[in-house]
This record gives sequence, C-alpha cells and structure tokens, in this order.
Amino acid sequence: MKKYQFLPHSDYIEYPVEEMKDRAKSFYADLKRRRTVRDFSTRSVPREVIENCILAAGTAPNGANKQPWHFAVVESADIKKKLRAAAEDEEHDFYHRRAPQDWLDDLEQFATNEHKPFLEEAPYLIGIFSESYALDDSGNKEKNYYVKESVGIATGMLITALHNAGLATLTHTPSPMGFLNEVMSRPENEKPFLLLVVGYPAEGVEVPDIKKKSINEISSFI
Ligand code: IYR
Repeated sequence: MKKYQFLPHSDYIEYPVEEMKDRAKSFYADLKRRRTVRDFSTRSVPREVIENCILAAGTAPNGANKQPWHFAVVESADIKKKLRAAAEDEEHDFYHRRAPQDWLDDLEQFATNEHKPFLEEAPYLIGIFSESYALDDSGNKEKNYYVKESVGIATGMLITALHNAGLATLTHTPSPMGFLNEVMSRPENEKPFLLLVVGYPAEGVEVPDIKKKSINEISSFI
C-alpha cells in the first residue's frame, strides 16, 4: 500500500477573532439567501463555472480519500429530453400511486408535481453518482468507504459553490432513479445519488415562504 508523504499545511489561514466572527456571520448571511427554485431560465452558463464548482465539490472530505463520486454534466438537449421523459414517468407514478398521503400532504405547500419542464429548460443538469466500489485499471473491484456520507458532503459543497457563483439549483430526487445510469451511460458500480438542476432562476420566479429552525431547535451545546 502506498504511503503519502506528509507536508506542512501551509494553505491554512487563521483569522483574528473579530475577523473570524465577521466571516462566519457574513457567510451565514450569504448562504441564507440560497433558495431552491423550480423554474429556470434557458440562459446559458459558462462551462468553466460548472467545472470550478465541481472541482470545489471534489475537495470534500471523504473515506480514505477514495473520492467515491462522479458528476455527469448534461449539456445535450437530446439527453435532457430523455431524462425529462424518464423522470416524469417515475414521478407520475409517485404522485398518483406510490406516495403515501402524509408525504403528499408534506409536499403540498411546495407545489411540486410530476411535471418537470426544468429538466429541459435549465442549461445544466448534473447527475451525481456514488461509487459503491471503484474499478482499477484491470477491472478489479476496490473498496470505498463511507460512500453516502462522502457524496452527501460533496453535494452540499457543490450546491454551496454554485450558489456562491450566483447560480440557482434544484435538488431533484426522482425515485427510483436507476434510469439515470442508462440515460447518462454510467457504469454499474455507480449508484445515482441525485440530479442537480443548475442555472439562472426564471424571471419573476417565486419561492415558498418557509422558515428555518432556530439555533436552539437545531443545536445543543453541552
Ligand atoms: N422526488 C419527487 C418528490 C419530492 C420529494 C421531496 I422529500 C421534496 O422535497 C420535493 C419533491 C420530486 O422531485 O418531485
């Protein structure tokens, strides 16, 4: 097993306490502005922005540095069309047959439904896949660790990076989403995690008036 060389962590920056407080506060203020939108503009976004946001996501902490993720970025109108058709099929089944009433009740306030025009309208769809195992150059299986945790963290960082760049996202979770492998030509060691819709919000878009839990509700200091 190869051993890493250890180097001084010269990229680390410690901020003076007052600056640390300001940075934490302003980062929260900026992240608080992030909202999921369900209507996207068809305006194009430079590929370079998407690439840098994916590179940022790829810096996520992960099990044994296996980096068990793949980001399949869809630009092709033809693939978007196929994804929309497949997702709408599954979602129709979800909204009209499979979803239990309490789940539908919880979703009602967000006005979601089985129609997914954003899958064709947004300039980018990013299929996020988790590698349940890796394959080496000779096709042998290699173990990955904490795959869901790793991919979940990377996805959060991707959403944050995209927001920071001034783009909106929608975390779309078609269920089941096995069709993503076929439509996006991904191998069987990759499991679809979610589909991230990326672009500018449609003009005049509205978002539900939701509230976030308070610090006391989401944390305890013991
Ligand atoms: N996957 C469906 C339903 C859905 C589920 C949850 I939980 C949401 O927060 C939003 C939607 C869909 O994408 O429409």
